[in-house]
Amino acid sequence: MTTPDAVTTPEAERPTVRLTVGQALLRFLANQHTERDGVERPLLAGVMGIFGHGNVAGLGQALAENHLDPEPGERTVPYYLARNEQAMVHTAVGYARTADRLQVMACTASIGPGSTNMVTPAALATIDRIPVLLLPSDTFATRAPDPVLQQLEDPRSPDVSVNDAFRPVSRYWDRINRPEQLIASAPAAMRVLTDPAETGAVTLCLPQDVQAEAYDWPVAFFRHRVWHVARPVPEPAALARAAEVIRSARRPLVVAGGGVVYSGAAEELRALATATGIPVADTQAGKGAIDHDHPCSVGGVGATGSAAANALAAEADVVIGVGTRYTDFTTASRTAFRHPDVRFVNINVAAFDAAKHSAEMVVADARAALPALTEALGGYRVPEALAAEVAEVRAGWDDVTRALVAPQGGALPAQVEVFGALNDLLGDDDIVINAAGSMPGDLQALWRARTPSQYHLEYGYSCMGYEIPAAMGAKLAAPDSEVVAIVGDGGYLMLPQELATIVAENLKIIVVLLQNHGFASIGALSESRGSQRFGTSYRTRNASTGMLDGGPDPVDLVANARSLGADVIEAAGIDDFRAAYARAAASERTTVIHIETDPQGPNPPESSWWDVPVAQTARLASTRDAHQRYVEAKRAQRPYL
Ligand SMILES: Cc1ncc(C[n+]2csc(CCOP(=O)(O)OP(=O)(O)O)c2C)c(N)n1
Ligand SMILES: [Mg+2]
Repeated sequence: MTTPDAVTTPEAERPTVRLTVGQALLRFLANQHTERDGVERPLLAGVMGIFGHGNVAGLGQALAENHLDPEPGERTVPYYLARNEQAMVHTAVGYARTADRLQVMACTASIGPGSTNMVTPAALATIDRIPVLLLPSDTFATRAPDPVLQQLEDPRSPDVSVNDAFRPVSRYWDRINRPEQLIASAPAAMRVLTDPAETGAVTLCLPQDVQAEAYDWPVAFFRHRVWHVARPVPEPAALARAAEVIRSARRPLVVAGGGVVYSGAAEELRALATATGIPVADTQAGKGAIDHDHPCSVGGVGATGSAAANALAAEADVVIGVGTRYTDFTTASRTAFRHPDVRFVNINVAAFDAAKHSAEMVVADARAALPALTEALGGYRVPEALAAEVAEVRAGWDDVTRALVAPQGGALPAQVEVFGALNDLLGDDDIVINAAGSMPGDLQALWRARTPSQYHLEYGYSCMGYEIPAAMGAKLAAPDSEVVAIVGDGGYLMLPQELATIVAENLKIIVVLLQNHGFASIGALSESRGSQRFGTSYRTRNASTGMLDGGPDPVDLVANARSLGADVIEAAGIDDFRAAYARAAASERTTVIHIETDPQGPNPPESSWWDVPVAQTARLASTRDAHQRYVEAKRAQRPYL
């Protein structure tokens, strides 16, 4: 709307305020909001950072002023001092995911290593479609003192810095070489952060001199601004085409992904299943989108899925993907769906994902599209025979999993026993977090999620070390929930140090640390690919063989966790674990429960395949055998054209 002011006030006479780029960016961010379904929230939940010469005078000074000497009415933005930049972005991802992508954290790092430490989690955020705002510092825009400490000098182009490494892993990337560039770039960054179809890592590189440089900013740049998070509705013709394909199906199957959870469409998904009887399988990000007890819920699909879902997937004639990226784990490397004429209908807010597998595309928000689809399918029910089969495979898988999580009586408990106990102990509003190792597969197969928020698996990037820092983010976003990070010893050793941050913040999380002395997951993978578990267990170097097959690695993770300020309980066996969990839950302090588990399993039975290549030529007989099996399995791979 044009105001009289806008008509009558020449641009040069409009009010301005003199601030540095750091101060201006912080003030701008503090005034951004999101709105979805009529609820408005501040977009910026907080800033995390580690200071160095790149940001101490820019964003560091701005944050100091914001905390120590705020202007009247200025919002003080929470600031968290992280211990490692990779970890702090994991925390930001954990936060944004728990906040259904409606609020974000900004992460400021110094130039050079501080910044490049954020490249890995930038990729994680982009792949997982989770918004984070990254503010790596950059070398002088003026280049006056070049080369500054930590500067990459590219002899071909002085324009290149280490921050160019963020380009391929960011959904939006800019370098602010002049203050006024921020006026267009900051809102563009907000648009990407708040767009469910585009979101991921958003990177604004801030040269260290520019961060501290003053400029006369239009006051209007800092106005209260609301970014409306859209729920795009399906185009009627696209919906009609989708409904027609589904109506023709004899054996349809829904694959529910993270998009269902982030859009808050769990109820709408259940309503579709209840009305039509279509079985619903889920992905790692989509688990809990349909509650485990729903008669149409058949569990995870794909490489680490349930036998129930995989049996139905193998014969499905129409696969309805809702909010899924169809990773290789979901499609079992394109072998899960074996019907010769299988067709796909994809509902996704991102056209990029909707188009996968030559699908009938419905580009829309899940919560907007599912009720419309249920209505368009009015009167459609799956054939009686399929409904009976769904009940049968559900019951069969329930039997398998119940037996698996029951006490096995081994010298060491299997991790599946720990997960069974944890599944009983966790409340509906509590959150379990995991990312890598042998745990995600077991959890996807076994975990009975009762709510969409309970199960938080980072399995797009499957990044070891995500678990503990992400738990901090989840706890900040859901302070009333118990947040439990399950982490393997390998994952723990990658990034334990955020325990110190969590303790310093007086936050309480529970860490379940599964000690199996190495990589159970990659050990099993190595064995199945003929590489005989080489280099996958933590042992000392053996002087006589020259290899890592000496005595047990003397690392003491109990002492390590304690040294970072956490309480630690050592549990031996499942009864002990239950007692430890009760103590940890009753405590107000961050507690690590350390438990030795059997690296050899048992693990849930496999009903699927994952494409990991095997050496085509080898002296090892184990590798040659594995290659034979690989060639055989690969025959089932399909392009889904
Ligand atoms: C950052 C990172 N590096 C390497 C990998 C490859 N990788 C996947 S699982 C795994 C071992 C994990 O060990 P641990 O956390 O002890 O879990 P376990 O396999 O014993 O269950 C490795 C090395 C990864 N996913 N992430
Ligand atoms: Mg391990």
